[in-house]
This record gives sequence, C-alpha cells and structure tokens, in this order.
Amino acid sequence: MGFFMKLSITINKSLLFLSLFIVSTLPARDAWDWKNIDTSTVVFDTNKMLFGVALAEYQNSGATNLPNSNWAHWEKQPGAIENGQTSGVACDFWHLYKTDINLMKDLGCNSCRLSIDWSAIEPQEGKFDESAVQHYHDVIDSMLAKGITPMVTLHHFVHPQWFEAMGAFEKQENLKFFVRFCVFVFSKFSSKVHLWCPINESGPLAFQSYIIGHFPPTLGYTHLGFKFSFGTAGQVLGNLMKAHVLVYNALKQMPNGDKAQIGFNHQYLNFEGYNVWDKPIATVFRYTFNTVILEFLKTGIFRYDAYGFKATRIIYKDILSCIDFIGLNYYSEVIIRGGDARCYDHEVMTDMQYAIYAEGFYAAIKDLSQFKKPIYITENGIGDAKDDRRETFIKRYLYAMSRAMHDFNADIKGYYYWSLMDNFEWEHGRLHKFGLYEVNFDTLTRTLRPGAACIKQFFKPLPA
Ligand code: GCO
Repeated sequence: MGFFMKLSITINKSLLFLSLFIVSTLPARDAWDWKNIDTSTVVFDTNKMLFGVALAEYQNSGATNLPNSNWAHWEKQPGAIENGQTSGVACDFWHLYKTDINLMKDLGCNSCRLSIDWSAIEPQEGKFDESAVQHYHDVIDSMLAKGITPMVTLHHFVHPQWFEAMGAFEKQENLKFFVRFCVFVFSKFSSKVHLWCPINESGPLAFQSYIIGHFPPTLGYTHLGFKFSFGTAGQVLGNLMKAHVLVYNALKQMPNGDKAQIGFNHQYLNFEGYNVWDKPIATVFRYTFNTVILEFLKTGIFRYDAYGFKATRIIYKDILSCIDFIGLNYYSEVIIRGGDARCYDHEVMTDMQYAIYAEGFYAAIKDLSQFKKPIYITENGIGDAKDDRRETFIKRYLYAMSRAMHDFNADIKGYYYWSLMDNFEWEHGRLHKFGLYEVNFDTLTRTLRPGAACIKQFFKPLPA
C-alpha cells in the first residue's frame, strides 16, 4: 500500500495548516503492555492448523512470465512503478518453485496460499493454454508431495489484458468471463485443491484501480483520465461482490464442489484520525476500505455512499451461505496524522505507512468472528528492509492470534505469512522487503533473514 497517503495529503492539504495549531489529540489506541508479555510460550499445533506462506503469481513471477496480463502492459508506462522499475521475472517462482517449496518445508509449512494466474491460463479470450495448466499441476503436485496443502486464489489483482480492454469488472456483463475461468480451473484442480479464494482484497483492488491510480487501468491519482472515478470504484466493488457469489454458486455445483471450502477474502484496514482535523478523512477511508464490505457481509446488500456517489444493490441476501470461510489479510491500522499516514510517538513504524500494531490484529479477528465462520489468516507480514523489526512483528502478531483463540475461541484454521520471499510489491517495485527470505534480484538466491527464523518456533506438530 502507500496509496492513501497521497490522496489524504491532497484532500487534507487545506486542513494541514490549521492542524499545526491543534492542541487536543484523540486518545491513543488500545496498547498492550508488551514489556510484560511473554511470547515464548505461544505455539500452534500444525496437526490441527495450517501454517504457510502466501504468494501471488505476478508478484513472484513478473511480467516476463506473464506477458499477457494487464499488469505487464500497465507497468511499462513511465511513472507506473517507483524508481522506474519493472517486474521482469520478479523472483522467478515460475521456474524456481521446486526450490521454494523446499524453503517452505524448511520453515515447517504444511500449506501454501498461491494464485493461479488467469492471464497464463487464458492468454486470449476463450483460448485456454494447456501448458500453463500442466505447469500448475506440476507446482501443486510438488507441494502435495511435500505435505503442503495448497490454497488457491483465482484473482490476485491481475487479469488478462483482453479482459482489461473490455472494461474488466467495471461492467456486470463481463463477470461471466471471470466465472468461466474459475469453472475451468476448478474442473482441472478440484480433485487436488480444496481451499479456494475467488478474489483477493476487493476493496484495495477497486480503489487502487479507479481512485488512487496505482493499479491498472488508471495511472496516477492526479491523472484525471476518464477511468478515474469514485463512482466507477463503487461500481467495480459491487461487481466484485457479485462475482464472489456467482463463482461460489458455480463451483459448488461442480464435481468436488461439496468438498471445496470457498472463502471470502478481506483486507481489514481500519483508519483512525490522530487529531480532530484528521478524523473526517480517517472516517472516509475507514468507510471505503472496511465498513462497506463488513456491512455487505451483514446484509448481502451492497451500499456505497461515498464522495457524493450513492449506490444500493441487493447482491444476495443470504450472503453468508456463500462463504465457507473468511480470509483475513491483516497488516496494521493506519493513523492519519496531520494529513499523512503515521503512528503514535511510542509506536514503531514498518517500512510501509503504518506501525506494528498487533492489538489491531486481535481486534480485527474479534470483529470478523461475528460472522461465525472459520477464519484463515490469508496474509500477515511486515515490510522491513533492515530486518530490525521483523522478529518483534512476528512475535507480537502471533501472540495476538493466540490470545484471540484463547479469549474468545476465535476459530482460526490457518495462518499464512506474507510472504515467503521478497517480491514485486506492485507500485513500489522491489523497494519493499516482505520476505522471510531475502532475495538477491541479480542472482535470484534466497537467504533466510535472521529476524524471520523465529517463526519456526511458533508452528509445530504437537503430540496428541
Ligand atoms: C495486498 C496484497 C499483497 C501485498 C501485501 C503487502 O494486501 O496488497 O494482497 O499483494 O503485496 O499486502 O503489501
């Protein structure tokens, strides 16, 4: 991420000067007494729970391996990626997957969340590439041979360029193409894969693509091209909710549909305003990134009311019957402070524009537990190039997860760390380092970071 800061600066520019005079601040958020918390006794039983890493094909294999994707076209534009970088082969998981599966095994993983890339499977509309299908069979079979259960994401921010050209998720009539792809993949892999995430993070996908301008098709939030639109973002988000329901129903009717667990993935991203002037902007962001989706999960009605754009669509009133589990992506909670994304003084920032905030992870799990569905933590990790905060992050967040399981019986079935290795972090290119393994992008060698090693001690098969 990093997208909200620029937008908030723009919106808050006029308030920035005034905020310098603010003396009253809002109370600091919930903070645990970490000095007196012992995280060394926390352990999760891998006989009862999945532990893995989360990957996304484009981030790990890049434009060179996925030339027919919308990202491969989009990232070439000047200004699209920081420092003028391009993804290239990224860390070349496409070819090095066997090495990487061994690395997962070394960490003690018994699962992996990966994405099957639509542009690889269907590079041209209606033409499915059997060699790509075979490739994914090889990847999944290699995982299974090592005792690694795959969870497959069907859309992780990337789709074929032909789908982009026809307006992608802007148009309801295009959803049938996504459903057809999902049905095709399910028909090939459902005997081997039982955990599915149709769409990764609908909120960030819609807002990055149509408001912030860090994702295709828009370029730059200040480029007021015809694609930039709060209204279109809402329309896309509503269509993504609809797509989830269509895909769920289609897959459930197929052979192995009864065995499949099909989840709804959500990046739980809360925003708070540091002082009274920042509160309105925090409220708007909280609404668009989080509240809209949580309200949808409660009612099945998609209500979008932001920036003067209003829309109400009944998607499916019994929405929870179309969700077998909730996939929670959680990183932190953002504090808008003086028009910028910061943290409180006593907190530690990550390399992204948010702090280490495990208390928020606990709160997010609690909030999502209201839906009474199993929860998989489908992403959780830290960008930390210096590797001087990773160990603290891992210990605190895993402690928070165990506390949620203990305090209110949070039904957590699995945990996926983002990510196995450094990769292509979208508009930031290779700037941000989320990997447990550091990647040398010249030689593609992977090296376990000292701050990452502690994760192994948290996940173990315990005696019955
Ligand atoms: C997201 C994505 C990942 C990111 C990760 C780190 O949450 O934006 O699912 O693709 O790389 O979150 O920012």
